[in-house]
Amino acid sequence: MILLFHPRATRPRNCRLPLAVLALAAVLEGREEYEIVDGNLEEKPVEALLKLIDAHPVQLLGVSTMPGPQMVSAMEVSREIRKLRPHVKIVWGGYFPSIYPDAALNARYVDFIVRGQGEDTLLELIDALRGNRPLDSIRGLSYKDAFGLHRSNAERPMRGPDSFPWSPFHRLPVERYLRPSFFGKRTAVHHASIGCPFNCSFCGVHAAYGRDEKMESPERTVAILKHLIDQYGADSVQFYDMNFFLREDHARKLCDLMAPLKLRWWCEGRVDIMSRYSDETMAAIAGAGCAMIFFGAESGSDWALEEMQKGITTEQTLTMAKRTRKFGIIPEFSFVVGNPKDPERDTRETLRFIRRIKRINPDSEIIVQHYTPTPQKGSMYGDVDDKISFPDSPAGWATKRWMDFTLRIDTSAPWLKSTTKELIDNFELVVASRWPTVQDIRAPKWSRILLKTLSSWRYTLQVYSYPVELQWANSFIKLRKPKRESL
Ligand code: B12
Repeated sequence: MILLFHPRATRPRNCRLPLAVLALAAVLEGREEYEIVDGNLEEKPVEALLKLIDAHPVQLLGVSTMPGPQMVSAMEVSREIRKLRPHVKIVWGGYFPSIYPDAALNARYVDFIVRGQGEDTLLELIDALRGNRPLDSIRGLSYKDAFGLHRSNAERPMRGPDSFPWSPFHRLPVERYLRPSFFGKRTAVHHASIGCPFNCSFCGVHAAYGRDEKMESPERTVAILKHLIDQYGADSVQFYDMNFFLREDHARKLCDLMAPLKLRWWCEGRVDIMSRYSDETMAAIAGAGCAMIFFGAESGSDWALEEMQKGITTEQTLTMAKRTRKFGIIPEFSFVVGNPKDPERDTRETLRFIRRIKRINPDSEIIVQHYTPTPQKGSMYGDVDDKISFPDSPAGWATKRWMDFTLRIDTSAPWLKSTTKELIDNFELVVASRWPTVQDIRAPKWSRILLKTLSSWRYTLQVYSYPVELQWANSFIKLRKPKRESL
């Protein structure tokens, strides 16, 4: 038997379908005996895993691991299983081992790691464990050899979603994952493509997947959504693709097919691509139920965007602020402020730019994060290699200093002066209080009014320093932050 474990990544009330283990389950279905254990639902995942291990001949425990709190849970549970049932081999897959393969393999309780797309690599690993093929023939796999040295096989080229079977939804209590959100009463999640062809210097996606994006066919996306509606009563969906709208003809066809489903939905897009779409396509996107689009605007400075190899301009961001307003879609603009080349200038210009966006489209949701480098294949942008030395084990990544780094709360970046960091954090607090996110559906009306009242003079007069009254108000109004909703 194969066990697929999805460690806890969210509070139970925020949990969503564990797409990574569902994708792996799809290729095991009908071929291998397997079970899924989801730490987001399971109070005691170690006990649940031990029960299965003791009742079945378990060959492999597969653990899905994203950087952040999910990695901490992966570490704790894997460590415990290794201690209690040392005969079970453990493989980690997902963004953490894909970006930090050596740190993951340094853990004594990790035998193998799968980098990038996992379906084929997992099947071949199972084959190898049965003695049917050598480990060094498996693309995308890293492992420890007989001397404990790390071996990393060649990359595995990606396959498109259509070449894999559908997720076996019936293996999970799907209704428990369809949670209320701003978009509906029963919000599902779906990934309608994999990877990303762009090369933004700070992003973990091409570090894990390379520079390729494969799209699911619109027909299959719609068939899966229809299944989630018919079988489980989904009324809304969040698409987790990096670029939901990569090509206009694809977007148009998908939206035309989705319109009759009457879903309200959220997705991620790029301002350069969407600012070129025709008015007809924008109307089709809105007409198909698109309520909100997340855009990585990243900076208010064109020089910083160029430095980050983002491939967009500030003008395109402003265009999308206007166009989304015209078509009744809420834009969510995310910024990574404090570029290592000139953090003070980037911060100054970006804060000014955010104010411009708010003038053009006051409904814009603003996400402010600190510029956080991700190790890339090759050297990192901004000569950061010399300035930051990353932890070399999961335990190192689990410390407060590196958890704050991963969660972009405090990068402790040597290039960021404490006064600049404070300015970014204070500005974020003022903007988030002046316009409390519409995505926090649990926040009572009085709390929004209080935050708006307390912050509006600061925003108008641009007085961001020492926002003690806002810190006080936020200490008891725990407003849920977009993109940090899990915590
Ligand atoms: C959904 C999502 C979330 C969800 C939770 C997902 C989960 N794992 O439960 C939520 C919203 C909670 C979330 C939160 C965060 N996220 Co997030 N998230 C994503 C997102 C949008 C999609 C991931 C996904 O579901 N993909 C679909 C599945 C099918 O693909 P996959 O996960 O890659 O799985 C495949 C392979 O990796 C592999 N694989 C995965 N697991 C396993 C296990 C085994 C055994 C094997 C063999 C293979 C394998 O096979 C799978 C199928 O091919 C990605 C961006 C993206 N579009 O990919 C960011 C992303 C993964 N998140 C990221 C980050 C940073 C975070 C946060 C730290 C953000 C924050 N500041 O708070 C938090 C931390 C969460 C936590 N508690 O640990 C980064 C990670 C890279 C980095 N720089 O560190 C990403 C890449 C976004 C980005 N562009 O920067 N996230």
